[in-house]
Order: sequence, then structure tokens, then C-alpha cells
Amino acid sequence: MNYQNLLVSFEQGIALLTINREKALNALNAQTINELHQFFSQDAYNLEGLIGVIVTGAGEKAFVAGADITEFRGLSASAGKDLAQRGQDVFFLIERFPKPVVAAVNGFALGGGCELAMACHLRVAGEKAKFGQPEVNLGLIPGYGGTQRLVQYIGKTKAMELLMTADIIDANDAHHLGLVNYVVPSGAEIEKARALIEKIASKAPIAIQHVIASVNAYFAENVDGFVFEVDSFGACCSTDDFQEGATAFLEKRKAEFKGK
Ligand code: DAK
Repeated sequence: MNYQNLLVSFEQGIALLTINREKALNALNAQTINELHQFFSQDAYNLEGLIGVIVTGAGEKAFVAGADITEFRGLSASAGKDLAQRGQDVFFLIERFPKPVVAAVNGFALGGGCELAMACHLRVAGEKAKFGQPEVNLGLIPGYGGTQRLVQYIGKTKAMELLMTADIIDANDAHHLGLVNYVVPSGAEIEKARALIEKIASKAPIAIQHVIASVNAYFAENVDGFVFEVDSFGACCSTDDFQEGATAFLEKRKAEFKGK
């Protein structure tokens, strides 16, 4: 795993992925998007014993302050479309990753940064974190799924307002709106993200995969989420973990899941 803009450490089953462009407030340039693609399409799958991924930003100021504005100028319509598609593909890889991905939002999460946090399954915000989609200030709209996921998470009323006003909200407002799962003291984001992943890792891994896929199915086009859930439920029934979970309950002991 050789990256220019990502730092990856792997400890006790958890990959800590840090966007490492602190001088540019961790803005997502093309190289970083490519490296995220490399990690979530290949490298993460090669980490033996992986139970989850934490995504954060280097330094104390920013999670990710957006797409890298220095790369925008002179972008043609077709190049812009290609770039948006590339970014969306990467963020879908994150959203569909079969193990929990938690954003530890340690500062500004603006534009593409807010979109990156939204592509993760869960979000823990430090109390100094700030969220917003200020693309209209630049004559743009979000290109990495922001117009869709923001509506999914906070509803059309507030999403319309944030997308059209470019207002930036703090961590507590983001929490009240349902954009983040937890607000913690600054500096404690990773610890909380780790605790969430460890809790999830004590459950049946195949069931967790099916939860992720089934919840995503609610938002997928041309997919009946209820039908998808029935199929996923059936698939869980054929696992050893289901037998173990039910047996452990009846024997009044803790289940020992094997992910089989
Ligand atoms: N891109 C590049 N550099 C950035 C940056 C960004 N998004 N944000 C900050 N920086 C750089 C600054 O230029 C500055 O660099 P130097 O001048 O030191 O070389 C350094 O980071 C520190 O930033 P500031 O000096 O501005 O720090 P402040 O504390 O004063 O302000 C701030 C922090 C976060 C409020 C401010 O930096 C800011 O407003 N940043 C821009 C926020 C923003 O508008 N982000 C972009 C949102 S739009 C697309 C797909 C997706 C998107 C676009 C296109 N296609 C497919 C084509 C998404 C777009 C967005 O994300």
C-alpha cells in the first residue's frame, strides 16, 4: 500500500485511513480520489482480520475542506462529468463496503468532504467539526452524491436550504439534523469511532454485511428493498452464525460468531 496522500495504519483489526494533505486542509485532488479507489476496491480487502475502517483528516483543522479547487479551473463539461462519475464511483465503493466505515470528522467537512463523510456508514463529529455544501459559492453543485445523500439523511426541507444557501453548520446542528451519529469532545473522534466498530464486530459479520446491503437497497434505483431484505434474511438463515446465535441465546451464553 503505497500512497502519496493517504496514511493507513492497521491495528487490532481496524484500518485508520487519514487523508494527509494538511496544508490544503486535506482537499480531495484527483490523486487522493484515485488512492481512495485503490484502498476501497483492493487494498482494504487484503487486510486480514479487518473489522472496520475509520476515515479521518490530518491535523486539527479539517476533515476534508472539499474537492481541490486548484484543479477546477478550465474544466470542460465533459471532463467535469467524468470527474464527478469517478468520484461517485469511489464513494459508492465506500457506501457498499461490507464492513463498517466510520467517518471521524475532526474539523471542516465541506463540499466533497461532507460528501465523503456521508458516504461512510456512520459519522462521529468532534465538537469543532463544521459541515456544509458550499458549491454554489463556486458556481457548482455537489458532484460526489451530495444532492442525494444530504436529502436521504436530513430530508428535503433542510437539504434544499443548506445546498442553496451554502450555510455551514456546526457539529451540534448536524447532530440535531441527523447528519451525524455522535458529537464528542475534539480529539476523541477516533476513540469513539473505534468503540463503534468494536461493538459491531461483536455481532455476526455476515448479518452486518446484509444490513449494509439491505439499507443501501432502500435508496437504490429499480430495487425493491423489501424483496431484497427477504433474500438477505434467507441468506442469513443458511449461515453457521445464525445457528450459533440462536443456540447461544437458548443456552444463555454469549454467541461466538465465525463469519460463516
Ligand atoms: N481546495 C484547495 N485548497 C484548499 C481548499 C480546497 N477545497 N480549502 C482550503 N484550501 C487551502 C487554502 O487555499 C489555503 O492554502 P494556502 O493559501 O495556505 O496555500 C489552505 O488550504 C488553508 O486554508 P485557509 O487559509 O483558507 O484557511 P481558513 O482557516 O482561513 O479557512 C476554510 C478555512 C475551510 C473556511 C476555507 O479554506 C475555505 O472556505 N475553503 C474552501 C471550502 C470550499 O469551498 N470547499 C470546496 C467546496 S466545493 C467535482 C466534484 C466535486 C466537487 C467539485 C467538482 N467535479 C467532478 C468536477 C466538489 C466541490 C467542492 O467540494
